[in-house]
Amino acid sequence: MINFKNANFVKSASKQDERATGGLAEILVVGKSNVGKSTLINSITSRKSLAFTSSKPGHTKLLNYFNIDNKFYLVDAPGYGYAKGGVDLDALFGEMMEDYFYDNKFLKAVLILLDSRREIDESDKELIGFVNESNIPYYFVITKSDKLNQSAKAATVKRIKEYGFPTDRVVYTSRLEPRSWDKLRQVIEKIV
Ligand SMILES: Nc1nc2c(ncn2[C@@H]2O[C@H](COP(=O)(O)OP(=O)(O)O)[C@@H](O)[C@H]2O)c(=O)[nH]1
Ligand SMILES: [Mg+2]
Repeated sequence: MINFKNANFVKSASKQDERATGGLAEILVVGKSNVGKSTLINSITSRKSLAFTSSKPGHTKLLNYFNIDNKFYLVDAPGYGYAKGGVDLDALFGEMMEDYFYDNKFLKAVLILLDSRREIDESDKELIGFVNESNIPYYFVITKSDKLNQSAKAATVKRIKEYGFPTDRVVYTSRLEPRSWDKLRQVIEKIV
């Protein structure tokens, strides 16, 4: 059993060879800015402010390593889907992901976060396509699913299907529904 509350921030890294030491499995958390990556890390560990939940888009520009019970690392990726100050942050994000995925023997799974209240856009499709081609197992985490009824849930799955991506690994989460994180914890228990 993994004690998810036994969690701490270890370090930030800009590339794979700066990873946290110890040879633990890594699970990458990736998604658009504001989709709920920090919220996932706080919720899954039941720790209010382990990851900084920022309202500022683009705040996180590095890979942030969180040690979970000395069993695995949750790796919080920078958000994508924005460009600011003349610098194309998405280009930097792409380079970072290519470096991180290349021949990465620690990376065991990717959690791709999608906001249940937004459409899947070009940047999401690009990211999903990239992960899909990497042959690393991945799961869709549909965030902010507070009060989402069955038909709204089905609509999200339909959208994923329309874009030609598999729909058998979908988990719904909500910051307001603590039990919604149990499924994701179970998924992680199996992977690690
Ligand atoms: N209602 C609701 N809001 C959420 C949920 N998850 C995240 N948010 C809000 O969405 C915003 C962005 O969340 P954050 O975790 O910082 O996203 P990040 O940029 O991907 O790290 C914050 O204002 C959160 O409070 C959720 O499940 N339900
Ligand atoms: Mg964040």
